[in-house]
Amino acid sequence: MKVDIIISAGDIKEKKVLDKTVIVIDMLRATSVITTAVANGCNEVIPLLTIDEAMDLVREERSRYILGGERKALKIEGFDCSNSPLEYTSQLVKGKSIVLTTTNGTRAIKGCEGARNILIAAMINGASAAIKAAELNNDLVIVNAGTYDEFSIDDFICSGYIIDCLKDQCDVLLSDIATTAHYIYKNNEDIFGFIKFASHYKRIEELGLQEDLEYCCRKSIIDVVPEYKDGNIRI
Ligand code: 3SL
Ligand code: MG
Repeated sequence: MKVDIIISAGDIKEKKVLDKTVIVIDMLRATSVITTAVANGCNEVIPLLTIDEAMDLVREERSRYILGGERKALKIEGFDCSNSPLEYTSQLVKGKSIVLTTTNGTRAIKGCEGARNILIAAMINGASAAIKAAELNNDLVIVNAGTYDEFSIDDFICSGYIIDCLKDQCDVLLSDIATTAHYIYKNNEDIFGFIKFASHYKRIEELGLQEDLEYCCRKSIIDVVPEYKDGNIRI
C-alpha cells in the first residue's frame, strides 16, 4: 500500500485523493471531537463550512441537533458547544445529530470528497484507524487539516503515529513526507512533550484548555473509526 501525506486543508488536490482511502487528521481538535462524539453514541456528525449553513440546518428542528464548533478556537455565539472533545459526553450526545463547523478540520474533511473512503482519525483512535485503512487495502493519503493552510506539527506527528500502527498491519510504501512523519514520531513517541512546539498548542494553552491538550494526545483510547460519506459522519 502506498502512503502519502497532504500537509494542510489548503493543499488538498482532487487528483491526489480521488479513489484513495483518506484519513483526515485534525488532532487539535476537530477530529478528536468527532471521534469522541461518535464513540459516545451520537447519531451522526454533519460537518459544515460556515456558521450560516449550520444555523440554517438546525432552525426547524432545533432540539434534534447539537451545534458545535469554533472560530479562533472559541465557542460560536448561539452554539451549544465549543470545539472541546470533553464537552461531547454520552449524556449530551446520545441520539443527537451534531452539526459541526470548525476553521480547518471540517474544511479538510469536505475537501476530500472524491476519495473512495474518508476516515476520521486522531491520536485517540489512531491504531483502529490504521487497522481500518489496512482492511480497505487501497492506497492511502493522510490529510492533515493543518492550521490556517499551514503545516502543523500536531497533525504531522499524529500521521507518523498512524503510519507506525499501519506498519504492524500491512506492507507500506511510504512517500518521502510519510517517511519523515514516521521518523519524527519514532524519535518523539511522547506526543504531549513534542507538540508543545506547535503554534496551535500554544493557542489552546493560552485559553486554559490544558485538559483538552492532554486528552487529545492520548494514544488509541477509542476503537471506533468514524467515516464521512454523503455529507454525514458515522461509524
Ligand atoms: O481548526 C479546526 O478545525 C479546530 O479544530 C481548531 S481548534 O482546536 O478548535 O481551535
Ligand atoms: Mg488543528
